[in-house]
Amino acid sequence: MKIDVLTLFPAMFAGPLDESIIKRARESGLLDLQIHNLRDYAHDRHRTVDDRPFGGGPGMLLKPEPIFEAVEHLTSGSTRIILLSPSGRTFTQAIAGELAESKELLLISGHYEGFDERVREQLADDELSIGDYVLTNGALPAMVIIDAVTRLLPGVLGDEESTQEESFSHGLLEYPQYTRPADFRGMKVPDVLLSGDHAEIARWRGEQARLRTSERRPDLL
Ligand code: JF5
Repeated sequence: MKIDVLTLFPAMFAGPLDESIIKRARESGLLDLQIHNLRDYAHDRHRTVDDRPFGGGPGMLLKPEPIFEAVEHLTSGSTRIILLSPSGRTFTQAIAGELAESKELLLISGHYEGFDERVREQLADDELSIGDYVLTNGALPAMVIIDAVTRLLPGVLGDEESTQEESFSHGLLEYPQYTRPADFRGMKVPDVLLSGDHAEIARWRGEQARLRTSERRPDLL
């Protein structure tokens, strides 16, 4: 998969995507990730990318021309163009699964008070939020989406890592888990997990997952 990112803060992307599973996906060629500076698509001497909203009001908007030019330069007909902002629909594991089927994504990171509406109307296929809070810009949301999508690409996770995927697909929170020692500073692992009774262990885990989900995330039940 090819993912291009358009951002005013390209330096934020150095680090998080150069580690672990994403690093391996990039090195193996399963993910071709390129970060582009929106300012490179401005034309004036000051490389202006923002302006004041018509009709007044606080803050600045990203002006349309640099974004249109960048999109024209970076996309083919098959690129899925996604804006990141708090006004988008909320990103979920199901959306990650859909995006993972794309050949090419362009993630456009918002900033200030957001985008000129013509960017939404004419360029964007989708607008995504990663949750109901406000960030300084869309770089972290872009990285969150890249991470969630990349780990779903065929061949990116090893066998060990892939089995984890199945356990979350129950739609419940994970049951409590323990490793050695069986007694750590007096805190004991539940007896059932040491019993060797696999049917009873499965029953306990299901019960714990349901209890934990109803306590913390009743919306999932
Ligand atoms: C942004 C205008 C983009 O704050 C966010 C965000 C929160 N959840 N998902 C995205 O993006 C930065 C701020 C203001 C556009």
